[in-house]
Amino acid sequence: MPVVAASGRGRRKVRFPAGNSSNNRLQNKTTAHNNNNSSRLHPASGQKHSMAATAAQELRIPSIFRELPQLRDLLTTQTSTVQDETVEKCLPLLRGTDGSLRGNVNELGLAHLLRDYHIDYLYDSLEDYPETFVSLDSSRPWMSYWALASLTLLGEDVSKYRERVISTISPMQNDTGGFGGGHGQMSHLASSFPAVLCLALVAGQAAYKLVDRRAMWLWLGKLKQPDGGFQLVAGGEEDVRQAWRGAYCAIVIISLLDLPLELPPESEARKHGLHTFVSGLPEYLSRCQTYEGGLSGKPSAAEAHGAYAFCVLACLCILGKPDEMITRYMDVPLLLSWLSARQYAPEGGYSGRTNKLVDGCYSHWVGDCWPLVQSALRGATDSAPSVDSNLYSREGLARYILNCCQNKIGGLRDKPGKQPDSYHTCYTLTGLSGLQHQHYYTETTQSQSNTISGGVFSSAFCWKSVPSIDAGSEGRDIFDDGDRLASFHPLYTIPHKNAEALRRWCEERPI
Ligand code: FPP
Ligand code: K
Ligand code: ZN
Repeated sequence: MPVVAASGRGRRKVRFPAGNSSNNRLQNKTTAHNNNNSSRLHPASGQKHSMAATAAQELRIPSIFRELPQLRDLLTTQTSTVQDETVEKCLPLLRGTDGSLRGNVNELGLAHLLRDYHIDYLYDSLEDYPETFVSLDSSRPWMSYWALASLTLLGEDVSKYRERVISTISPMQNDTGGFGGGHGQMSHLASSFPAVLCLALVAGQAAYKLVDRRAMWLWLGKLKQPDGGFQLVAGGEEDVRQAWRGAYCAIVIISLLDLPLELPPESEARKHGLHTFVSGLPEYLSRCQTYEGGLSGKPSAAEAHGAYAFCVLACLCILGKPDEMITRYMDVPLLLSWLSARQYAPEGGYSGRTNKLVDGCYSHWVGDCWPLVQSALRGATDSAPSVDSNLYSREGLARYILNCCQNKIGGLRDKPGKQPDSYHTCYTLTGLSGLQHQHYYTETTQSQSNTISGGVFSSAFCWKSVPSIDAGSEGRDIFDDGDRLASFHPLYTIPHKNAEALRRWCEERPI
């Protein structure tokens, strides 16, 4: 995505919300970390550490993450050249010897999470932008979502942004339903989706009641297509390359806001024999699987890509139980083959498609497909699967995110050499949280209060997670306690409790 949230080159002057001074917060956080983990070095402490000079072997880094691959194709192409350049940039970071890490690594050679710097970066990303950022004007709900979601993962309470989110998002809602990307812009699914997630993140009645749910339902009725998919904009030219994300965004909105499943009477799709928003949808998603086993952006064509994969699989899992939906509508062995091929060594990160480079954002788009596919294979369980049953290298991705994607003054990036932005910060952290939790699907809803029904989407509210801890061959988990993030609902990419609270509030107010 062509998004650069805030320059990673230098720290801007940050204005924090009243009563939340940056200095106090940073000091308190640093003290808390030091108390919790006296061996942990905060890079801001100014302490010099000799670790940078320590050999990778001493840091107990498996050779697969510090050496070139053993099998190499000798044909040189543009693809192999940029691949080699990427590996060369990653290796010193993976070995823990790169000066930019400032020796801030644990005994297994994993860099510590630069929590305070990322928090500062994200608060900054919610402030003013210079005029050169004007192209971001249509991504305002996204900018808010990426920052609020990231801050939530990092343990910050974002409910303090409720009033600001309400005043930012309100003018973007159109009377005819849905949200545009900025003031006076047409409603778009790709802006209504982050707008609803922002309201869920800040939570509370004042935020929830902002959405005109009846108008939203009528508007979504105009987007439903005869082929089962969804357009992104009503009456606009269909950008077929993006039809896939329309389906995910629409189903997230419908299930979180408890909108009627029936299509509005005036919906065009009714003339083609469809009656509900779900009609023809799983079959439509099924047709997006390609010969490689991955998912493409539209049926029977185009290239399989990681971002499509998450949207399609998460959409199927909102529509029903993973072991029924994924198994019925996907060729699972082929999907497993393509997903597995996305993770590279020595980098440890994922690429989005065949013969392309690793990129931190696929830690979510590809990485967070795994809990869904694994749950499809296991079926419902009452307890979390063990970490060693994971079908991907948790350690490899952790090393890529923490060692290669962190900007030393805050924010996370696609790969070494790139500037951080709030999109990559959000999706690397979402992927990291995915690694730090074992997600599983149960037959009972997670809800504490038991007042949530979920309706036809009840299975979407039956996901649970526990922190993943692996004693492993090293006798300890790869993550230090201070480097752990909050858990997100694996389908909605906000905390479970935020998804449930919004759904429950809407169930209590049928439209
Ligand atoms: C390729 O970019 C990127 C895409 C084909 C899709 C981007 C879409 C998203 C990230 C998801 C949006 C999701 C929602 C829910 C709205 P590239 O060619 O720069 O990257 P590559 O080389 O890694 O393929
Ligand atoms: K990319
Ligand atoms: Zn990316």
